[in-house]
Amino acid sequence: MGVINVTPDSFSDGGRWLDPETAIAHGLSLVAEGADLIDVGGESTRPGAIRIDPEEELRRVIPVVQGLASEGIAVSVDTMRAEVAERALAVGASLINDVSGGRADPRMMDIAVAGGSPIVLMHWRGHSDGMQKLTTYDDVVGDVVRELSVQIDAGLAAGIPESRIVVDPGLGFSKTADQNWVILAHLDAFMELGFPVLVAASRKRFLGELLAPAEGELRPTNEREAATVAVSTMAAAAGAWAVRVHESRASADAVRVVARMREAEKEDA
Ligand code: PMM
Repeated sequence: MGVINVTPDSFSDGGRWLDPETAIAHGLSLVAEGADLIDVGGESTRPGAIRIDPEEELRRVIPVVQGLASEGIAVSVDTMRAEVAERALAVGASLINDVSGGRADPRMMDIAVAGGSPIVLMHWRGHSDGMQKLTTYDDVVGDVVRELSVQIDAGLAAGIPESRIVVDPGLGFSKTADQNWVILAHLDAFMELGFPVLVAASRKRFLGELLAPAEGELRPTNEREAATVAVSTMAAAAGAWAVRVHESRASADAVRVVARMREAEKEDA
């Protein structure tokens, strides 16, 4: 899954794809470099981010979703708003990626049912302006799995078929760097939920902290690619359905390597 943030302020690619033509061209190049799906978002969710108006989100997202879908590309819409998801599905999006897992907008689950689209339900405890205060867990893996199960049950109760749910542990959302690593080390617990799992580590701050050149500094976002690919490889090996990344070539290559190794294991058996 290749990422396009049509925002002025996303931590990694903010401001680069605000013009729809540029964003669409970037989406095409992510596909040319191996992405199977493009995730288009108009609202930054970086820690501390303030929400934007729905009209502004629609203005950013819809032309890009429409442009890419009209080129035959599979598009997901990264939104917490039912209205934005509904309009994006109407212009050709084929997947809803809701980082709030249906918790931010009470209509989201109904839109997924009505639109007949799959939906990514990500583990989420609250909006970005306060989420880094919500990092208390007894046992981060067990608690995140349990809270995600509540979100899954809400989706199923609303009528979303089991076959249309994807889950995501939500790296960096109400999680410290250490907690992200514990989750990555226990992806099997998320696989056991029985749904496809999406892993989105690309360029995130915890990678910048790991690779920090000195105490109190961070490795810059555009120098976190190799670490991103390492996570993509391990996520694929753990059985993830997809990895969400800003640069597609190296991660797409990595997941293909893992897939080929899996085939070879069967050939050998
Ligand atoms: N992270 C971001 C945005 N959207 N969607 C899903 N499903 N999972 C994530 O972890 C996730 C997401 C924030 O990162 P970005 O600014 O690079 O888009």
